[in-house]
Amino acid sequence: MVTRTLVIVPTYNERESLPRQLAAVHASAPEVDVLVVDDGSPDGTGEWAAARAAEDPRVHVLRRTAKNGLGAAYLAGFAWGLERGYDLLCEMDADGSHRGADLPALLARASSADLVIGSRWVPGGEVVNWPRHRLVLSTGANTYVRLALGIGVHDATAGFRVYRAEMLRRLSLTDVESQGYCFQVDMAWRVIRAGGTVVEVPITFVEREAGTSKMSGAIIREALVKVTAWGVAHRVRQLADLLPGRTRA
Ligand SMILES: Nc1nc2c(ncn2[C@@H]2O[C@H](COP(=O)(O)OP(=O)(O)O)[C@@H](O)[C@H]2O)c(=O)[nH]1
Ligand SMILES: [Mg+2]
Repeated sequence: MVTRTLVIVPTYNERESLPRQLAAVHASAPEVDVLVVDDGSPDGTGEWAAARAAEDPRVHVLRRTAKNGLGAAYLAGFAWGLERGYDLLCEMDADGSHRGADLPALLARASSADLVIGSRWVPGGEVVNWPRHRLVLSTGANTYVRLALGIGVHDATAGFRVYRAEMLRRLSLTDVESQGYCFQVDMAWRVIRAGGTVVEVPITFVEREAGTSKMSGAIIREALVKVTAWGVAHRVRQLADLLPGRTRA
């Protein structure tokens, strides 16, 4: 049976980057479909994507009216893809940071994992052109996530991923409220708690050349607060399981 793959690309003001990103995806993986989820970009990204979708049946666009964050855009994209019966659902940025050339390696690993993460922080992984403060933030955040949640994932904030559709269907996604990086950690944590397998494949992450980052202090704070709360709740559950009189499942 043929595996049907959907690459979801969220966009906000990526008019300059998106054409190159879609070309790079299809150059490396010509058989995949792409869904651009645009949040009403004022720079015309949505119009460009709609025109592209009209000429290439592999390209689709979901146009939303307001900038509602990365998490909400991906949830809408997942719902769109699951309704249409895709087997693999990928996350990929529009800004050139996630290389089309790395996509086939991630897709290949999805036959044996529920979630494949394109990782900067495993041997062979690399980051090109990032300023020092972004390197420090990413490595620091990932170390904190590993310790707080007690998980082995080295790049839980990464946004270049492949999910098996069966895994997404098993997770209840209606209560996911996280945006930004926290959304990525939230999703990895849900897969792990559901007993899913997560593998990391090294990638080269390249900082964007055009447009601007949507990263903000609010996004960092959200991740810190929520990851801490999940970590504490997890430890409390572990302790409760150790109490006398509890029967363990
Ligand atoms: N639809 C949508 N896309 C977003 C939103 N915020 C960020 N993105 C997209 O998510 C991807 C990653 O964002 P980016 O600003 O590059 O974050 P950075 O790589 O951490 O600096 C890009 O394709 C953005 O256009 C949002 O609120 N809505
Ligand atoms: Mg980026």
